[in-house]
Amino acid sequence: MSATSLRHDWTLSEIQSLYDLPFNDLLFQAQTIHRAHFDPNEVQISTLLSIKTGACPEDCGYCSQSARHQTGLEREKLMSLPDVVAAAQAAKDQGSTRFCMGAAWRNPTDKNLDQVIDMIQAVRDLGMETCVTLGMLSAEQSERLSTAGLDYYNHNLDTSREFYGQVISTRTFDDRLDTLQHVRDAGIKVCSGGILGLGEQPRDRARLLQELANLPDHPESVPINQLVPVAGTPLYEADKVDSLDFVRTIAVARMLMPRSYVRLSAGRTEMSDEMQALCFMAGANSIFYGERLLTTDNPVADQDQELFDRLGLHPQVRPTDVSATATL
Ligand code: SAM
Ligand code: DTB
Ligand code: SF4
Repeated sequence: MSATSLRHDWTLSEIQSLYDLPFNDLLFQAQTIHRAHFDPNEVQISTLLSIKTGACPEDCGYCSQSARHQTGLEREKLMSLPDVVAAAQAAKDQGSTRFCMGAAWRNPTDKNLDQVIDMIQAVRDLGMETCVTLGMLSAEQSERLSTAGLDYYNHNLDTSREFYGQVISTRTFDDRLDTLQHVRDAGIKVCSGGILGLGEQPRDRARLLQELANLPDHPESVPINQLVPVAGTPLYEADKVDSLDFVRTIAVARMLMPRSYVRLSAGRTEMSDEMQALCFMAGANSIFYGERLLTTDNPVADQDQELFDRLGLHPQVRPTDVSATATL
């Protein structure tokens, strides 16, 4: 395989063979591909904000925000525009280049969308890239977000098609693919990945990556989350993913989608510095930065600053953003 080829026809057995490589061989191959496409010491930095929290009608078995689980999470209505702008400015001051706003909706109403569009435009005016994750979208809603200048839409496949039904019953795997298609057709960049540690088998991880890599276009951004176990959710006690299997998944994602940003996403508070270093070696080149994800904790800024210093990593500065003051 050449370092530059983009394939969309991966078979399951090919992917499983990559997973089965000796660890050193897998990491060497993934790192070689990574270097052909990216600065190996540069990491893209995104910050998350939950703009509408809890009381979600969906039943995702991992989620703190589902109204069907007793997680003790406090519900919050849609945030005000000035509060969102203040949070985005603080993220920018900390070195973040992308601001990702998440809402606990099955799908936004058209009125919800009016309000989110104001937020997108205000965050763009700060010179940041924008991302939102609002649940399912119609083709028309995707067009509206595109016209508003949205850069990325996050919508995860979460797991394999086969295991999906054991995690979520209120929307189908095909519903998710439809939303991704609407977003792509509207010309918005796609952010889509999944979660490990839901109780899935190794085959499900390979199938998840196969679905993502065999989309007509690879998602520009591929978040790989490790489950953050939330008390009161059905998956609280799910089997933990082995740390080296997690690193292997990052490496295989890098090999299947050579030009995509692979994001080391939720779950970093449970990962050692050494495990995160292996993920960067395997080809992860994006993180969420800031002390909160949506409703759960993320490493504090000082800790990530120290990790970056120890590893000689630097945050990506957008070429267009000459005023960036990346401190990480
Ligand atoms: N409600 C919207 C939706 O589900 O499309 C957007 C927000 S939702 C919280 C975004 C993604 O976060 C989910 O698809 C899932 O992959 C991830 N996520 C949610 N809870 C998580 C947890 N406890 N651990 C790891 N990832 C989680
Ligand atoms: C993604 O893949 N991970 C982020 C983002 N996309 C929206 C969300 C992680 C959520 C972790 C649990 C929480 O904080 O509620
Ligand atoms: Fe709702 Fe999204 Fe949580 Fe599912 S993941 S319960 S859709 S907020």
